[in-house]
Amino acid sequence: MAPSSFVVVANRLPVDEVAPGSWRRSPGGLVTALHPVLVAQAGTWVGWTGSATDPDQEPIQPFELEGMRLRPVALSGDEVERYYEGFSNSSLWPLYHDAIETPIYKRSWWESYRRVNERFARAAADEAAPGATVWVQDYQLQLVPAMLRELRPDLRIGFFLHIPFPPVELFMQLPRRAEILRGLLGADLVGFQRPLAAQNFLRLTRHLLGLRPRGAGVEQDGRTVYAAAFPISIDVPEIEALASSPIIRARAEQIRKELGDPKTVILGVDRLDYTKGIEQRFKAYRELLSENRLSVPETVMVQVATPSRERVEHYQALRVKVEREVGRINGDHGRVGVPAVHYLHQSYSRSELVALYCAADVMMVTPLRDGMNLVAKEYVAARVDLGGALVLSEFAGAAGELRQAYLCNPHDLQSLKDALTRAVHADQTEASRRMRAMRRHLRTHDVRHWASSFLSALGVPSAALPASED
Ligand code: ADQ
Repeated sequence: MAPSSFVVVANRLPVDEVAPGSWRRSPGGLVTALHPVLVAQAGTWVGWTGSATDPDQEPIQPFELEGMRLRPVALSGDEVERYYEGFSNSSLWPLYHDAIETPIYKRSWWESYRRVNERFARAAADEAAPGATVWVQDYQLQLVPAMLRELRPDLRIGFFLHIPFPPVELFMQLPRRAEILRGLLGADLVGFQRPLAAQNFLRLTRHLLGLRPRGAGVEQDGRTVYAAAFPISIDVPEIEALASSPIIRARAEQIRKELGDPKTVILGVDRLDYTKGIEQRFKAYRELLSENRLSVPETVMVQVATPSRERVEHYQALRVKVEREVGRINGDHGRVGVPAVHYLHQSYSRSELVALYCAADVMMVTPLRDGMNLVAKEYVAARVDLGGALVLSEFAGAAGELRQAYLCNPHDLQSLKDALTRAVHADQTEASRRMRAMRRHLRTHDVRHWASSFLSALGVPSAALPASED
């Protein structure tokens, strides 16, 4: 197989194994945006399949799917535990999200993180043609840019961080902090969700390594590394098409009937993660019910909480807390056959999610800290009818763009309650005006726009970029 002129490196391959040896493309914006680029450039995606490999198991060979070449990287059970659940999800994830949960550090996790990053870098180096562009994704692979540059100085290397980048004072807690920062500095362009994150990164290069950032760049080893914001988005046409289909519209109506035809449906959709502010949201709802400012059955809340990282301790503890709070609300405010909260710890198809978005009068997206939050954007894209109201945390990256949402500070219960009340009682004309403005923004800022802005800043010729709508 000829080497590729475009290589994506991400923790996960964009596929799910539906039967042994049989793969299906997984849903998601990243693959939607990059698929056309990969097909046009005979590109390769390097990533993990999602399941641990036994030591005596034959490695899975690279294979083709829908015109993309996929190069699996094998992880042992021990590496899944240390590199993925350990350093990535128990050290980096909480630290980068304002240390909402206390990060845990173990030296053996770091060793595994370094080893696995090296494996990804070698795989990418194998796949890349001379002078190719390589785009590395996210916090699990922060050492890859420098490792790859060492192996292949001829490449153009981009890196995008999907989660927040913390302020200097927090980052300084991280053991092996200088190695992580040097890892990122191996890229030509480091992309973030928000301008503040790019500033945090540049400031850190001065503080930790004594470099001299200037404007959006910093010079290191005779090269300039650029840092800038590229807010990620969603496949807007896909969500709009689903939301306009008669089947989904009928399903949305049916959902409302099944909920007992309440006046107000409040919806939350999140991975069950402590960054998402699910507990705070429930608390605000419970207090409003206790104060009779909301009541059941006129109001009902639906919370979809996708199972996530279930072997990580922080997540097990969160599940217990959230489920206890659901029990408490239903115990205090529910009636036989009429719960105050419907709690669904399940995954859903895209179409069922869009039907839920269409059925909801108020969508609550209240993370304590979030890189972007795609659910907020999906809700807005789904409201082709200009109905509904979005309550959005100021601490979600999306708040930088969706300014017409009912913004709130989820760390302040009063602010959450006020925003929820305003959204529930919003005047229809006013709510539609807000929705229209947010939809206008999204239409020109979808995920293709995100991918092409990043890649053109990295120097990829425009003919090779995904077509965006603007
Ligand atoms: P996440 O933390 O996973 O992403 P988010 O941006 O909200 O969070 O994306 C979640 C995705 O999963 C959405 O597309 C949503 O539709 C889907 N989803 C949620 N619940 C589901 C369910 N029950 N069934 C099926 N699908 C479900 C990380 C960062 C974010 C950043 C993204 C992209 O934490 O801040 O926006 O990456 O960069």
